[in-house]
Amino acid sequence: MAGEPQADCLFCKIAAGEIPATIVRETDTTVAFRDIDPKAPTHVLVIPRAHYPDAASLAAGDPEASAAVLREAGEVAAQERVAGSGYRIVFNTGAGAGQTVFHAHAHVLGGRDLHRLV
Ligand code: IU
Repeated sequence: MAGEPQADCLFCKIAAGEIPATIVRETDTTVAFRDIDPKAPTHVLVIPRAHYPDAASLAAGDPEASAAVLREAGEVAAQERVAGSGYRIVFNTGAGAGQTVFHAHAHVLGGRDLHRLV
């Protein structure tokens, strides 16, 4: 069923607490944790607990969780104190765009000059 945990999904396991991660925020519907290979001083991933393979399928299948991911991305930026200087929320969608983990996730990037990136 859509949204159900997938046995072979790394981020489902992080959401369930079965694999360790440095969690910075949690809600009933989302988990935010530090990326293991950070591309900026602040690099946090925000995931829905529900399993959807990418941001578009999350938005279509669970609009409330989709909104919660965006809301939490803003909360992470505030908590990490990068909201004032500016930050990026990125959803890589599809292998051709660099998506490597097929559980929807927002990258929250900040703490360095990002203005030359697309
Ligand atoms: P992508 O948008 O699918 O490329 O992003 C996946 C991210 O997940 C990437 O930045 C990895 O460094 C990150 N990550 C992680 O934080 N912990 C893990 O165990 C694995 C990947 I595998």
